[in-house]
Amino acid sequence: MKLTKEQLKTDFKKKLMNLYAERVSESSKLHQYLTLGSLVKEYASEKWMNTNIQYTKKHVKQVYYFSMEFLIGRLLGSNLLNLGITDLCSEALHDFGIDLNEIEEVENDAGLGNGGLGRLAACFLDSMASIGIPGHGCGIRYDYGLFEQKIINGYQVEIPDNWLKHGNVWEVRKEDKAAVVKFGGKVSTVFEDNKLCFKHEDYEAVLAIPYDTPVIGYENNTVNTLRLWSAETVDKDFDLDSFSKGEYTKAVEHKYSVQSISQVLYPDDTRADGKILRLKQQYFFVSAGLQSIIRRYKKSNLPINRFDEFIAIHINDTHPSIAVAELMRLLVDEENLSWDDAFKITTNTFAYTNHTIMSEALEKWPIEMFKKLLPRIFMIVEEIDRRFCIEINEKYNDPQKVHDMAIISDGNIKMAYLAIVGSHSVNGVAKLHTEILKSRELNNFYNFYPYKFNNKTNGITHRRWLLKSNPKLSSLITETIGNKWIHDPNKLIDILAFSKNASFQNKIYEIKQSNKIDFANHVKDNYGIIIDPNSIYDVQVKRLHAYKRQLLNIFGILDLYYRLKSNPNLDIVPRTFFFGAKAAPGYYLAKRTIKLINTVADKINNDSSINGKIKIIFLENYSVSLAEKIIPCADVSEQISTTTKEASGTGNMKFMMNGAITVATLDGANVEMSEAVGENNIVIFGMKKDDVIDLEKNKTYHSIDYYNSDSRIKFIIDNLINGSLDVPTSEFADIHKYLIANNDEYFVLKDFDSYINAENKIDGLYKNRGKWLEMSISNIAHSGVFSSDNTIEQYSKEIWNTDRITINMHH
Ligand code: 26Q
Repeated sequence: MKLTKEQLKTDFKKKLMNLYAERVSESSKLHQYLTLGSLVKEYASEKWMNTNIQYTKKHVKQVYYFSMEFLIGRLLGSNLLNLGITDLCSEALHDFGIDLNEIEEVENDAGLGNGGLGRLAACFLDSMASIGIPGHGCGIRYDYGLFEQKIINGYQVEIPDNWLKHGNVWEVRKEDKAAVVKFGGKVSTVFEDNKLCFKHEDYEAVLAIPYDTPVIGYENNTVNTLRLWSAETVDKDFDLDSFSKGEYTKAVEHKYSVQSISQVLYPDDTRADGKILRLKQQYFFVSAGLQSIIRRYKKSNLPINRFDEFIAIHINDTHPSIAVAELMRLLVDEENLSWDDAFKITTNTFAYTNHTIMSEALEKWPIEMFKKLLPRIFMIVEEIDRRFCIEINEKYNDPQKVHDMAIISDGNIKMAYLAIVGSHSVNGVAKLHTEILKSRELNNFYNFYPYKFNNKTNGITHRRWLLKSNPKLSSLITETIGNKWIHDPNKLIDILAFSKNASFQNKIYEIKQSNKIDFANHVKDNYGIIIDPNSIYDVQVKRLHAYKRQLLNIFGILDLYYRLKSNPNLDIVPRTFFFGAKAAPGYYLAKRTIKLINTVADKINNDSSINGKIKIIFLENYSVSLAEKIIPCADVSEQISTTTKEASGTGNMKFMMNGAITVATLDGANVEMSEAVGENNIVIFGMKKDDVIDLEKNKTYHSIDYYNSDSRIKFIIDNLINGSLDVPTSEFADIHKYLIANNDEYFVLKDFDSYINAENKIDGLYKNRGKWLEMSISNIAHSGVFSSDNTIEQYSKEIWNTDRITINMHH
């Protein structure tokens, strides 16, 4: 039955009455949002049920994407879009005098991720559902997502992200599908039924409750599932043992210790600091997820030894890699398979993606901690390692090799090695990244298992990042080349034919201006700062990290500022620089960098002598929903990481798709973007991969040489600590020390000159409007290949071996 506007209005009024006993005229925006959300979920539920029935009936191979993070953002807008009822809904609400956009703003972001890795998982879910891959997410239902950032006096302050405070209209709690996860205790071996069995006793049992969220495909009747697990005590509120002894404090403490497992997302995305709670989180969702997959599989009456023909499990970085050992436990201990059969099934089932080469981020767990928390899992890891070491020794007969490649060595368990040994596929996230993994970080493993390694360049969903976030541009594209690009994003290339067309260029210009004006109003309302929509909007939004080099950006701005001070007539296009970045709460240098950006912003924004030619806006609390606002209005995208350090980047692709010109190092996926759009349509600067590798190897970089030989650098660096930024001289002393005394790990000073030239080049290009718009159109046209629909198609063909299936609706 096709939904009509009148039906929707009737449903809305009825739902509002049933939920809140209110009429539209007296209801708050919050109630209107909650009402519409529940209604939309209802509209999806028949498709959801139907999808599950057809997956089961047809015995299709299913994919489970295991991830500690899903950075989903808001769902109302994208669910309406994918159900194809945005306009209908907007018109229905309009009849009630309600603006749909305002209702969408009420929804809290589901910020259950740190950044790139978590957002990638969310884009992949959208693409799997939209191209008809039976693929589901599995993760943790954190009570609190990534902290909310406030800037107070220029400093970052973290506030808990209580995203569930008004409830969550999208999820369904499924108590009847709970699983029990066991921690601690001891394992003994007993001989039973002619076989060695492992008895796990005195463990602590934690109840894992799944909450399911529908993942709605784009106009294709497919609705997959994101299953997130929440931790509860088995005996609801108290530890009954302690309770019956009258030890009430202990009885309650137990409850909190269990609930703390799914309480909060770890806000650090670089340092694997080996906290036991994090290991608990990992095992918790992995064990619950695997148990529920096996339970479902067994209902199909297929034999357990064909598990790998019907199930593929993807592990998003090493965080869920303990799944390798847990599946072995379930197959050997619970399903009574032989070790060899179980190991074959396990490796055929798993595939692993590496997202970083930064050594600080490589996960390892101290043996003692691991063994105590997960005694049986530890035994299994030991056995996997023992057998693997025999193989290495057989091949190389070299104890050093065995030591270097062992899963367990130097008192630690190396999770990446466990993931590689336990999977049939290992991939990096951009060509350059995969090459570096093969030739350096994982070279030993590449030599041993060359057939496991492959590249899958990241992608982004063009539905959220173009169709939904930039409706004006989307309409223009559809008017110009038709709507095929929505189902097949590669068709965006058809607008290339219009890149030199003056009337099309003009429309592109008007749309960008209109988006820029909208955002200028947002800035005025939220920051009280007036910005000029005719200035170049130059944007760097991403996590704050030394390797991403926000410092290089701010030094470039300072240099421009000092040039303007000495020559107020300098002929530049006015620029507004935007930053958005959260620092991990314990990352000292990152937090100082935030203070520096805000300090420079205060100084420059309030200096009337430069006639408002530069403005700097630090956008508080950068998040998915804020990204959707800022990206469509960017003229310039800053992708300036030290070459070799950014595995891929995905923000880079979002800006490209919205027509920004990229200033970039040849790092991560910038390399492929540059190949796609052509080097005349992107501004590349800085050290190349081999320059970085050589300097790191030979230790021949001395940042002080750049300080001494470049007066611009000297001036900027000196001004950090001489009071000229109107803060105490100690404020940025540690940044100074990091760059000079500690030798500038990420080559900010070395790339400075090249970066300034790149920024000057942008100024020149922007002055030629026709040329600029031609470049911009060319970027949009070539961005289709970076849709995650393409990426997911490659995963499905080359790693998962899953078919696309069409869901039919029966009535
Ligand atoms: C590990 C152990 C303990 C605590 C935290 C962590 C942890 C958490 C998150 C380590 C790393 C992360 C996230 C990494 C990440 O987001 N990497 C990014 O992944 C993107 C998607 O592939 C790439 O585009 C980025 O280049 C990469 O930086």
